Amino acid sequence: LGQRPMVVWLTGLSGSGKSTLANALEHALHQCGHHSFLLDGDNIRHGLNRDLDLSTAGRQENIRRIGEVTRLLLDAGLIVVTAFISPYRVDRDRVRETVGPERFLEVHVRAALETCEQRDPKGLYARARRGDLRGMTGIDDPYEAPEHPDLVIDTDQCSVAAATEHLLQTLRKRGVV
Ligand code: GGZ
Repeated sequence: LGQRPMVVWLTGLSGSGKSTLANALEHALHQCGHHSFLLDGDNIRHGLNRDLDLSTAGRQENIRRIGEVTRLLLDAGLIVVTAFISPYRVDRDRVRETVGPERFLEVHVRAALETCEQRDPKGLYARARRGDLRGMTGIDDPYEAPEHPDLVIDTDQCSVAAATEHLLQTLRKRGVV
């Protein structure tokens, strides 16, 4: 089954739905017989990048290394799906250059901060509001939304199934699958 290597780079606030969407997309691609690989906090932050914290420098190095790993996986012919906040524009732009712009699909997984705070699966926003957690993205650390994303998915409005279909359509339109 033919496919063109591409990274689907999901960026958005904590709680915006990146991991959920990334898993759904990976599953859908697998069902169609495509070869894909999911990079997320579970297989990167706990392994390769366990030495990095969530300081500005730590986040920048996190994204840089993920960009390099992504490039290797693309060179192996895979479709790569990534789920990291990746809050700083300059780092995402550098990944685009590292992997080659024609292999980089930037997807803004968007939800109102209010929605993310209501979801708060790990209680991080509550801790940040209480003053128990410093440097929380969206609260006291910036999230720089993409200026020209290839796709925006409003998870406030859109079901997981609809969002996944939207992603697949975009991949078809770009000749990836
Ligand atoms: C943002 C934080 C923070 C702070 C812990 N700010 O949504 P999660 O919980 O499950 O995933 C987030 C993860 C951040 O990892 P990333 O690798 O995605 O970040 S970055 O791209 O900025 O390097 C979040 C949790 O760790 N977390 N403290 N202060 N998110």
